[in-house]
Amino acid sequence: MKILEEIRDSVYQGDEEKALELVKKAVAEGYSPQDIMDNALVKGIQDCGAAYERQEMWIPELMLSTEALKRSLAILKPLMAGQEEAGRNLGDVVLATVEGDVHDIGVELVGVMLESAGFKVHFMGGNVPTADIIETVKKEKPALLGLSTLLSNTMPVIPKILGILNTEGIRDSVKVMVGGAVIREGFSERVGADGFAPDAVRAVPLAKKLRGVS
Ligand code: B1M
Repeated sequence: MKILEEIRDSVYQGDEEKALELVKKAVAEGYSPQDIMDNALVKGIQDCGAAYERQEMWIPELMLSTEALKRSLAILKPLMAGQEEAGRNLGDVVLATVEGDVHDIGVELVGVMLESAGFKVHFMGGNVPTADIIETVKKEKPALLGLSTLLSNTMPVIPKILGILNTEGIRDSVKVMVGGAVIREGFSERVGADGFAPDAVRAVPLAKKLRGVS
């Protein structure tokens, strides 16, 4: 089996030790972090999603796979950060998955991509209380706020956050981008966000556009 396939399978199996060993090996063999991320780690967790939908995998197994992916990503992150645009800060970005939603893999990947393009990322993780997001925007004064959700029932938290930013008089100081499996372009427009990206790769041109840089 090709090494990327083996990594994909180790994430699917939730075999953290094997995933870490293989990711290190793939890096040593010259595979790019992007390749490993897109074509092994993400594919592995997507396989889990499909198995979960077929009811062949359950939450405890999903959590093992998540851990295997996240620890593997930690190996790749330092290899990617600032890779493309070393020495440039295109702007500070606060990233979070909204309150009530623990899914944070996708938004972490967005963070890795933005960092690698030259943004400074403040990653708040998943299930972040709305009050903490507002507090962080006030404290860090980021150019961009990125909000993610994968759950239908937490989508309304996004317009709620936008409403609070408005009430607090800070909406105009920050561009808000949104994403996550349940979000579509129309949603972003409807709730008055500044943009939507369907995946981590396309989050980079969106963030640059919102910053007015190329
Ligand atoms: Co859950 N889960 N989960 N889950 N989970 C989904 C999302 C689900 C689609 C599975 C299903 O039922 N088919 C479903 C949501 C259905 C819905 O509401 N429409 C679901 C559910 C229901 C749940 C629970 C409620 C299950 C339960 O307890 N009964 C529960 C939720 C608990 C809670 O949050 N309160 C739950 C829990 C979990 C785990 C903890 C086990 C684990 C999450 C671990 C973690 O993240 N720390 C988990 C997982 C792993 C999944 C699936 C299998 C995979 C999600 C993932 O990481 N995908 C998922 C099934 C699926 O997606 N098919 C599922 C890979 C990731 C790279 O993709 O996150 O979409 P994604 O991110 C992409 C883009 O969306 C985009 O870029 C990323 C990379 O390209 N993107 C952005 C994301 N954020 C962005 C932000 C941006 C821009 C782009 O700008 C700011």
